[in-house]
Amino acid sequence: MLDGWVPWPDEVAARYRAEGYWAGRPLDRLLRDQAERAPERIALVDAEGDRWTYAELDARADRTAAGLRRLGIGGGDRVIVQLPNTDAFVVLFFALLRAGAVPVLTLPAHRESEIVHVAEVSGAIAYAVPDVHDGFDHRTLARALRKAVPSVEHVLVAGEAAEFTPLADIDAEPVPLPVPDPSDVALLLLSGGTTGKPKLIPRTHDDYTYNVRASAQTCGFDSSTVYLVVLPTAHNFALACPGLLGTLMAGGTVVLSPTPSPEDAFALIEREKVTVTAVVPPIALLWLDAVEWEEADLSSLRLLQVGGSKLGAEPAARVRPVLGCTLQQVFGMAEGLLNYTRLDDPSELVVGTQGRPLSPADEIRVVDEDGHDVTPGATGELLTRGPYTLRGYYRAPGHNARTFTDDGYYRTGDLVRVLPTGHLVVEGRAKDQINRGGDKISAEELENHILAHPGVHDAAVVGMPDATMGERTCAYLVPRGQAPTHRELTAFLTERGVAAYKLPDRVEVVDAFPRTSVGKIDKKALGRTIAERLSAEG
Ligand code: J2J
Repeated sequence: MLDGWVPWPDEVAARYRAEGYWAGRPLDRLLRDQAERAPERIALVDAEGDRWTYAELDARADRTAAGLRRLGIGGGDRVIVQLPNTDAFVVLFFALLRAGAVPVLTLPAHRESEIVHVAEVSGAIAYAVPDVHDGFDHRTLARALRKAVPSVEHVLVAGEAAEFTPLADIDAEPVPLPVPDPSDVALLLLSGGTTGKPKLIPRTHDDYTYNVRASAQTCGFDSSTVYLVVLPTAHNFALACPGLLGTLMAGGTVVLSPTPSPEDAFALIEREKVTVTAVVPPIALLWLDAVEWEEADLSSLRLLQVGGSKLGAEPAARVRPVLGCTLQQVFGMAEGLLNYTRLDDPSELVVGTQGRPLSPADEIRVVDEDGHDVTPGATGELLTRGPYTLRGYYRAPGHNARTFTDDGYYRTGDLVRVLPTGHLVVEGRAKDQINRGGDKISAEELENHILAHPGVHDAAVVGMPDATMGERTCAYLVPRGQAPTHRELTAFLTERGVAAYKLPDRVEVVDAFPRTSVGKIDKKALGRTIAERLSAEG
C-alpha cells in the first residue's frame, strides 16, 4: 500500500462498502468490462479521425502495461503524466493502472516550477511528455527535471524522443499482472492550491470508480453517448465527471479535441455527432458568441456541462436558446465533492444554482468563521466529507491538520448557501486563491515567486473582476529600489518556470499595503481598490 496518504476510518470504509458505494474493483476494469461486452464498438476517436475499438484500446493498454513492467515501472511507482488530449494519454493512463503504477496527472500548461515540485513530493520515477506541444519543447523541461530530481529515472516521450524512451517502444507481449487492492491509491491529482506549493490529491480505485459511476448515471451516459474532451484530459472534470472515464464505463465514444477553440470543437461536434461535452465558463461564453461566425451543425449536442468557476445567470439562460442543448452546472473539485444540476431540474435551478451533491452519502455543512453551523439558507464556508472526498492530501500532515476538521470534513474554502431543494449557490471564497476562468492560482505560491525578484520588497496577489474570465490576477508590489514593469515581471516568472496561466495580468506599485487591525495585509481592501480603478478606467 502507498504510504503518506490518509485512508478513511475503518468503520466508515466498511459502511461505504456495505452500502454499495465502493464496489471493490480496480479502476482499469471499466475498460476491460466494455472490451468484453462490446469489443467492436468505437471507444476513442482523435482529432485526425483515427479510431480505436474497445478491443483495440484494451489490448494496447495491456501491451503498454507489459512494456512498463519490463522497464521496471510498476508496484506503486509514481509516474508524472503530462500529455495533451491524444490517444497516448488514454493508453498510458490505463497501462499505468494495470502495471500497478500511480499516474500523477499534471496539465500541459505546467512548467518547471510545478513539475519539479510534483516530482519531489511524489517521489516520481518517470515523467511522460509530448515532444513539442503548443510551441514548448517538453524534452527541455525533462532534462531540467532529471537534474533537479534524480529519482526521475525514465522520461517517456510521445513523438521524437531524442535521448529518452519513445512511448511507442513501450510495448511487450501481455503478461499476467497483480491485481491492485481497490482500497489503495489509484492516481494522484493536482489541487488548485491555496499554499506556497501545490498539493497532491490521492484518489483510490474504490472512490474514483464510484465518482465515475455515479456521475455517469446522474448525467444519463449510455452507449449512445459521444463525449468531446475539450478541457485537458488530466482535469478531473474532463476525466471523471463523468468525462472520458464515464463515457468508457457506459460503452460510449470519447472524442479528443486538441483545443477548446470553436474552430476545433465545433468541427468535431459536427463530424462525430457529439452529444455531450464539458467546459469552463469563459469557453461557454466564447461558444455562445461563436455560433455567429463559426458555421457548424451542433444539433447532435444534448448536454453542455459548465463548471470550474461560477457561470453567470445571463449566459446560463442563453445556453438552450443559442446552442439548443440542456445546460448542466457543475460545482466540483479534484478533492472530491461534485454538485450537479440534474437533467430534469426546473430551469430556475439550472440557471441560478451550481447544483446539488452527487451522492446520498455526501455530507455537507455550512459554517461561520467560528466553525458553527449557520442558520439554514445563510452563507458560510462549505465543509464536506463522503465516499469520494479525500481525508488528507498526500504527504502533507501539517497542511492536513488545518484543512480538515477533527471528524474528517474537508474545508473547501468556498462560500455557499443551500436552498431548500438542497441546491448550492456559490457566493464567494474564503481561500487565498484566484479563480481565473476555472484555472486556480494560489496567491501565496505566486507571491513567493514574485518576492524572489530583486526589485520587489513585498507582494500581494489579488483577484480583479473580469467580464469573461470572472477574475484576473493583479499583483500589488512594494518596490525595493526600481520596481519591475509588468513585462519584466512576467519575463522573470516565466524564466523561473511558472505556468503561463499564473502570470499576473496587471501590476500595481504602491508604497505600502493597507493592513488589517491584526497587522495582516488587507487583501480585501486591495481587491476593492483595483476593482474601483478598473471601473473608473471603463
Ligand atoms: C463556482 N466555483 C466553482 C462552480 C468549481 C468539475 C467541475 C469543476 C472542477 C474544478 C472539477 C465551480 N462555481 N461551478 O474538479 O470535477 C471552484 C471552487 C472549487 C474549486 C475546485 C470537476 N466549480 N469551482 O474546478 O479542483 O472554488 O476543480 O473549490 O480545479 O473550483 O477546483 P478544481
